Amino acid sequence: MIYNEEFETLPREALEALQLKRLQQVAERVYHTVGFYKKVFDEAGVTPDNIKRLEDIRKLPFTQKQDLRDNYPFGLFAVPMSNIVRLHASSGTTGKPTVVGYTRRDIETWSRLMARSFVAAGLTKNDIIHNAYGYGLFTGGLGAHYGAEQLGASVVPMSGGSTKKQIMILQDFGPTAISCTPSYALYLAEKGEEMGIDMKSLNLRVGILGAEPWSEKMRQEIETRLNITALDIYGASELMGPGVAMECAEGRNGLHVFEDHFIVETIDPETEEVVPNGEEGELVFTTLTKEAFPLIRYRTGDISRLMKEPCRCGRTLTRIARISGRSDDMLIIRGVNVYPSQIENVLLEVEGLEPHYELLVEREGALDTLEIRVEVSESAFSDEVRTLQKLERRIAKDVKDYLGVSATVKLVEPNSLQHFEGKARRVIDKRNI
Ligand code: DLL
Repeated sequence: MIYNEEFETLPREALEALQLKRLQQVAERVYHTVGFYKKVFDEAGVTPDNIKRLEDIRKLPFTQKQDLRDNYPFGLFAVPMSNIVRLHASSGTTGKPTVVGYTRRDIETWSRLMARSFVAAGLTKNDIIHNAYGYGLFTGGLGAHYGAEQLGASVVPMSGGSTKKQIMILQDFGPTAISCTPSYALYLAEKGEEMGIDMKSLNLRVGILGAEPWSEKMRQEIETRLNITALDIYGASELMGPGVAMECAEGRNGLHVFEDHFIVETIDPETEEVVPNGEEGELVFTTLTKEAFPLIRYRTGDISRLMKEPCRCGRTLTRIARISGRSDDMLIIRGVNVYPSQIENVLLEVEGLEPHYELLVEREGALDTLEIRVEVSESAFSDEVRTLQKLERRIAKDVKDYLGVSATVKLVEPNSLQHFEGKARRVIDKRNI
């Protein structure tokens, strides 16, 4: 099933003509409305008129997360604040989040792209969607919510947490679809089973799962334990939120990028050269229709490859393969994006700590756990156990308060962690996703 038959099945030539026209428009607009783009275009010696063919996008400079941070909070917006109707935010590389804004039309576009995603998953207005993506600054909750309403489906705005209540609602309301992170889908299955509930016999038929990396192995486990079809959805708040790319129920192999709204490229993260078609690289997106927060050649940090072969669903849109990793050190822990540098910033605020730490990430059942091991100074270490425990709790609370992620903190003796002369390897990720 296809939500927007016309635009999702455009012949390649027509699609590329549309992309070129929109690219020219967005380049023109950012050059004249966003100081940052004027500056970086000028530095690269390129003007919007230089975009004559689609390939000319390569003349344009990349945008990085750091640029968003440097222009925190609203410096990259291309419209006045009075035209912004919504703000969201996600994790930045250091203390501050990256902030994104939407005009009314942006929200409409996003809702339609989310509706496309649900339809690609085989949903219609007759479905009940249990939306367990978090509502709030995170784009998952409201993004999926508006998309479900746009489709005309019935949406249950669950948000995250309160797992027992979620299970009760899954039993009582009989939703046919669930949207949440893949690890939360597994966690629901686990909890339900523990409660003695037959999670296979719920009314659920489809899962629209994303916001964190997962694998075919996880897909199989989710599908078996919940008796559903589990499909992958991709997005990032900077680009819009969920609904940038969606796996279709027919193909179940790669996620269609909604290319009438985004241009996708894959680059070598080291050289920044575009990689040959079909090879793995970092995903780079240019937004073609966003009004409030257009982004030119945004480096997502996500590793994937482009799949240009036709898909049996009939969409002519390029697919991206399941995200296979990151080009930077960003972690996603229980759906929360975290950079080691952010944890370091929290640690640096605490007196008596040494700048040596280690992050141990594991998965127990379906849940991610984070242990922060940090060295304390000689004098702090000789304190009473109770004092140390109090400090551990305080750091854990700070991490939770600032970054939204739960961690256990273990203070260790000076010089007991590995010290590095070159690039420190601070993260030990033992999750076998
Ligand atoms: O995670 C938006 C979203 C919400 C997508 C709900 C899908 C469903 P951020 O919080 O800004 O936005 O995080 C974006 O999450 O750069 C990827 O690293 C990761 N990510 C998102 N979807 C997937 C996926 C939302 N399907 C970052 N597979 C991205 C792997 C994903 N990683």
